[in-house]
Amino acid sequence: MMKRTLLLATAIAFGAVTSIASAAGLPPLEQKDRYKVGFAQMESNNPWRIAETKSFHDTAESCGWDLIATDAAGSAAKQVADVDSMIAQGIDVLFLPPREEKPLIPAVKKAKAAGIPTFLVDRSVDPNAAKPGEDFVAFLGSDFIDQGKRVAEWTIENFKGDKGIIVQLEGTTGSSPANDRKKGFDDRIVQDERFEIVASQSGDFARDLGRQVMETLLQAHPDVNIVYAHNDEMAIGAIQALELAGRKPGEDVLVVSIDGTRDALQAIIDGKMGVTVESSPFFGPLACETMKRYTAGETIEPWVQVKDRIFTAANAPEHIDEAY
Ligand code: GYE
Repeated sequence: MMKRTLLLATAIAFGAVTSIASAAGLPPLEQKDRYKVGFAQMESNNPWRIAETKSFHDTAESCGWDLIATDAAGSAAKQVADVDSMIAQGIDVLFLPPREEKPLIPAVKKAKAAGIPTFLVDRSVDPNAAKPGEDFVAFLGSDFIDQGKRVAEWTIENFKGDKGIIVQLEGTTGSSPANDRKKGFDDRIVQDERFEIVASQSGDFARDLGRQVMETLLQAHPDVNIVYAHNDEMAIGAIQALELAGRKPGEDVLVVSIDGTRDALQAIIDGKMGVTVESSPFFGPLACETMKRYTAGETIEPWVQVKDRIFTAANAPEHIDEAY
């Protein structure tokens, strides 16, 4: 009896110690020839997402990945379920673009509890609820606040009128790029009293919703002369709405945006759009390189930052062929 109690007590103590150790540290990833890799894509309704997924597929062979790629079709709940199923399939490593900042946190924690190192790609989670170097290895992606700020600065420098009346089309509500692209732009644009944001509404990063929201906002604010869209797809949708209403994007309305898609570069060349600050979807090679550094025992910086270019009429023609 005595012996059994002692053994149990030792087991509990040992269990407690190991769980403390793994709560603090990240799951390790050994060096080997092939890895079972999960990429849980959030949706595939735009060229950016399609280019990103393709970038993972294109990288798979050279990086030794047996890739399982899913598509959550625009649902954070499905994305959580997709991660669950990847964990059940025994992936070695997870690459996750969390659709929204909060709902994917349980999935990140579950992967860690299952001993799977997770890299967040292109979007991040609420930093108060899950932390790099602790709950996940690192965030790989752009500085969204800076992107918004650069769009504001370009607008301040290039808007010709006396009074800039701005409609903002926001990305997916609760997503890190929507939150931060708004903050970066708003904080900078208010510093110049020529500008006023008269409406700011979500178009969910989607072309057709961007068009519909712009149609509605145009009725309430017919005097709008600047449209800031959080991504190119919504900017293209807004251009369609403006043209349908008899407006002339590029002449009587300045359209500014973020991403660098082929359609946006074409719109810039056609004179319908002013600027798009780059946000690259080509994460495959960076994901491979960061994973390899991790397997070699390197401590990965919490934010593996992607540097973004800027596309205007001055350089759009030379970049359109490499665009997606
Ligand atoms: O700008 C947008 C996409 O998370 C950085 O999501 C990404 C954004 C990108 O749907 O087009």
